[in-house]
Amino acid sequence: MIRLFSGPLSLFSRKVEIALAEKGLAFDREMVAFTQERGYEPKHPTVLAINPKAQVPVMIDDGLEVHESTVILEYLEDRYPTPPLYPRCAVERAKCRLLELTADEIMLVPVAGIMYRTEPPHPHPDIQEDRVEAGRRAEAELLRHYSDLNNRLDGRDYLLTEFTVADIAIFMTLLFARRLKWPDFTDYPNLDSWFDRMGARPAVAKVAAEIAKADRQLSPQT
Ligand SMILES: N[C@@H](CCC(=O)N[C@@H](CS)C(=O)NCC(=O)O)C(=O)O
Repeated sequence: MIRLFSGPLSLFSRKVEIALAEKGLAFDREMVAFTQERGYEPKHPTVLAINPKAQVPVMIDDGLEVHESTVILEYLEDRYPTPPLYPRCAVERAKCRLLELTADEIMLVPVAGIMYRTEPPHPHPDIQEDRVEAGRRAEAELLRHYSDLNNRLDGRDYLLTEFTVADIAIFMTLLFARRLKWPDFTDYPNLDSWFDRMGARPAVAKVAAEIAKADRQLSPQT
């Protein structure tokens, strides 16, 4: 059975959980410890042993130890191709990978800029005020991404022709923006309905519900 080391509030691990469920693959999940105060410290020994970056997700399948959500998703596609989560055509496949990268590395930057909202307030008021100000700039940047995504979704149900890893990755990043008191989607109707459509998929709904529950336990500020 596939083993997955995940985290209750780990956006990257949850991408993998959604992909596994969408592919109908059973997995044995171990949640590593996490608190808002200490993050992932102390690190789980298996995660430390397998991932030189000491991060989740870490997956073990049939003796293969693999980390990095993108590498894991690509492995799952190669090893378990049905149902596909990447487009067949090379051009669309490249677009899918670029959208995933946009979610994980570009949009994540402004999302990280509002993460202070689930952490305890900084004891020094000036530093807390700096965080709030940086959070406002991050929101403005996020709105530019909302606008791009809203345009891309004009007249289509998914970011590409079919449901793909691009939808999973962008959904997860936006879900994190939402739990961090995001700017809402009022002015972005295509994005709004796409977000609801993604959230209605059983694999996605389960993860979103678990994150909401974990937040109630771990993030009193949300
Ligand atoms: N690029 C990595 C990012 C993984 C990542 O940032 N994991 C976080 C949890 S979401 C983590 O384990 N952080 C602990 C740390 O960096 O010490 C991926 O896609 O898997």
